[in-house]
Amino acid sequence: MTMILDNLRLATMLSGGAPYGLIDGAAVAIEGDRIAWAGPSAEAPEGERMDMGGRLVTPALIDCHTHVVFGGQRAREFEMRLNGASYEEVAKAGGGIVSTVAATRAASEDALVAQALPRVDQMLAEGVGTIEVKSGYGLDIETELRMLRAARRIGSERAISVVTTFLGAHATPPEYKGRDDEFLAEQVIPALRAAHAEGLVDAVDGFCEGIAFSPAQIETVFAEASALGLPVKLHAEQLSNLGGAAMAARHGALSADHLEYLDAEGAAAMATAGTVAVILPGAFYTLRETQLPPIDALRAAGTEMAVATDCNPGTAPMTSLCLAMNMACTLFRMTPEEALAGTTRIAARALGLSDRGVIAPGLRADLAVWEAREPAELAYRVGPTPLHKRIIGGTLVA
Ligand code: DI6
Ligand code: FE
Repeated sequence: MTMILDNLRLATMLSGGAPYGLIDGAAVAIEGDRIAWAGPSAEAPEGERMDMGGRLVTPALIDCHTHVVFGGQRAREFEMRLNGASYEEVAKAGGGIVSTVAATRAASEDALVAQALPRVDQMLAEGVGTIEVKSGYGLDIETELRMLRAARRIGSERAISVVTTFLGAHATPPEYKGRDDEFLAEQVIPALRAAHAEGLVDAVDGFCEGIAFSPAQIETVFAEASALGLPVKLHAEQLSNLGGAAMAARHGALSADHLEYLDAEGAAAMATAGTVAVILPGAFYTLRETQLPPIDALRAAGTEMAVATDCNPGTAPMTSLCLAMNMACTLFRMTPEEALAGTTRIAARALGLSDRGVIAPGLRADLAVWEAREPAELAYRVGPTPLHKRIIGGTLVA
């Protein structure tokens, strides 16, 4: 049975042709969970037609960098800082990443799922069809596994694909203070092995930063990922330039993320390796960072750029991928077309997925139908852009 979505403004997001791969007066044929055909209505195959009223249709959006599974929230700490408390005072009051680790350790798998779902629902309401979810707030074997199991469950409780990333090397927990290497050897590596054995890991990430782990420390985790046949990615050059992105590129990383302090050499190394630059304007905004990511250097090097929310309780308490696109344009001067490619075609590449991100025959029928006409509308508004419907795996869902 072929379903024909008819009367569309279709942004296929295929590169090399019209901007956004735009086709006016278009139709898409769907068979099962796949796109069978896409093109001008007049040439559409036979099937059951659904008139979409001239609405804009894009690939379902992909949020390729989130920490959407976590316990608690950090609004009180936000307030303390704005009332003049220092970083140390916040930390002494139990704030910071450690407070999220404590709340996550205290939460059952059911509680983690229940707390994440409202955030996920906000993402769905903006046309998202695939999210990446990282561990990294457990920082012990048991809780890292529980976070990943909760992440996987989101994919069965909602019409969404979930890609899981192991981020054991996110921070050193209090019980290992000053003993980073022991933490990596005794908790992170064993947790990675156990999570992989349970089929819970699609990729391996780390936080490479002065306040987190050095490139050499991250490489011990990447060596284990490689032994297990898992792809890697990295939080790199967010607060300083440690050469993390170039190191990740040497390991064939899918992506290096944040990158405010990336230099031209790092951008070139990423382009050569095909490592995607994941731009995260929500964290830049929340931290009131002033160093802009080197968008011009990335463009000049030919490094592909994705855009994501980084949804997390500390540095990016946001769920709106359309707002992330708006910030990427307004704060970083990316174009609306780059921003939309960054949440579709390039976001899929950042996750190593070749079956989605553009509208073409054979790919997954994951589509977003918008109450909009112009592709630039998705990045233009400050806040969510109205969605009409999502089609996920060929099925119409809210
Ligand atoms: N970079 C960040 O900005 C967050 N994690 C990371 O690797 C911080 C996470 C938090 O503060 O909870
Ligand atoms: Fe992150």
